[in-house]
Order: sequence, then structure tokens, then C-alpha cells
Amino acid sequence: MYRLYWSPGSAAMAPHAVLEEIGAPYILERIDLSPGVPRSPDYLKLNPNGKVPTLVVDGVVDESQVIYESAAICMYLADRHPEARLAPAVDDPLRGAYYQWMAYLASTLQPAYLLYYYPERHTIDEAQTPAIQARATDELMIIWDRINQALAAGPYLLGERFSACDIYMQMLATWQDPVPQLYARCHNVKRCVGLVGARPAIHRMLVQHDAAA
Ligand SMILES: N[C@@H](CCC(=O)N[C@@H](CS)C(=O)NCC(=O)O)C(=O)O
Repeated sequence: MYRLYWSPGSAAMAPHAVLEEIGAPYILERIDLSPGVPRSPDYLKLNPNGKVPTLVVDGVVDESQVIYESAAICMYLADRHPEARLAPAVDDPLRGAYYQWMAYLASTLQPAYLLYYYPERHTIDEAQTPAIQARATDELMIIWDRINQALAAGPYLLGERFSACDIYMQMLATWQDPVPQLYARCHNVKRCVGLVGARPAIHRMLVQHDAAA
């Protein structure tokens, strides 16, 4: 049994979608991320960063295993359930590109969103926060333009092969506040996100996050 600690519209969306895709039993535990609400000591024991998502896997070597970091959870689940075909096998020629895109999305694109959403963490001068957000938006559009180019052949990040990379990208594309012009400008991204969002499992996740089109 899996237990996913989540919050609507957060970085828990991708692991939640992967759980839906693989069809394994899981339960959701909601974490209140409202400003000023501290994380409980129990949650901080699971994830000392106090962020979501966190996955608890029961029954691994007689005790529960805890994993945090959204991309790590997605890759762990995809490998644990190969029948869902969300990740190319280790000896598949596409495995390298799969790692590349998961790492790029999580370590290049996602941090630019965090810069936008938490500008106060990047300055001690409150007056600087609009400039930080503007810079984050510029950076986001540069990165999305690169992804859009890479998707030209597509329709997925691995070409014809749908994978957890597309789920991760779809999650980040739903965070539209800093980049409202994303789909108008990046048609290949829009096409890929449309295909991913049309999958019944992804749609079920989006409904729970109040993010269905
Ligand atoms: N690198 C982490 C980032 C997670 C993250 O920043 N989650 C946000 C929600 S999208 C969060 O928990 N924010 C609350 C906070 O930072 O206090 C991951 O990918 O899991």
C-alpha cells in the first residue's frame, strides 16, 4: 500500500498521476500548505524539508520506506511497476533520454517556478520580489521554448513513447500563473499536455487537484 502526502495543485500532482496510471492501491494524506501553517512534527519526521510530496511505501523489508522529491517518487514508482510502461527499461536505448528529461524538468524548469512562487526566499529586500518574479518568468519562457523545440517531432518527450517525463512536464505546465502565454507560444507543449491530460488516469488526478480543463 502506498500513502501519498499531497496538497492540491502542488508538486504532488505527478506522483499522484503515476499512482493512478499504475493502478496500485494508495491513500492520500492532505498537508495544509497555507502561509503561516507549520508542518506537524510527525510530517517533519517523514520529510524534514516540510514540503510535499512525500511517499510512504508500506511493507518494504518489514518496515515502511519513505521517499520525498517528486521526480524521485515518480521514477521509483515507474520502475517498481514496469507493466505500466512509464519508464524505458535500463537497457532500452531511450533510458538515457528518460533520465535526461526527468532531471532537466526537476532541476532546471521546476526551480524557476519555485523562484516565482517563493521570491521572498531569494532576497532580504521585499521591494525586490516583483523583479525576481519577472526574472523567473523570463527564465521559464526560455526553458519552455527549448522544451517546445525538443517536442517538434514528438508528440512526447521520448518521441512516440509516452513516459513519466510527460506526466512530470504536464504537471509543470499546469502552473500557468507565471507563464499565461505558454500554450499560445509553445504549440508542441500544448499538444503533448493535451495528450497527457486526455488519459483517464491523469484526468482523475486533475479532478482531485481541481485542475481539470
Ligand atoms: N524539490 C521538491 C520541491 C517540493 C516543493 O517545493 N513543494 C511545494 C509545493 S509545490 C511545497 O511543499 N511548498 C511549501 C514550502 O516550501 O513551504 C520536490 O520536487 O518534491
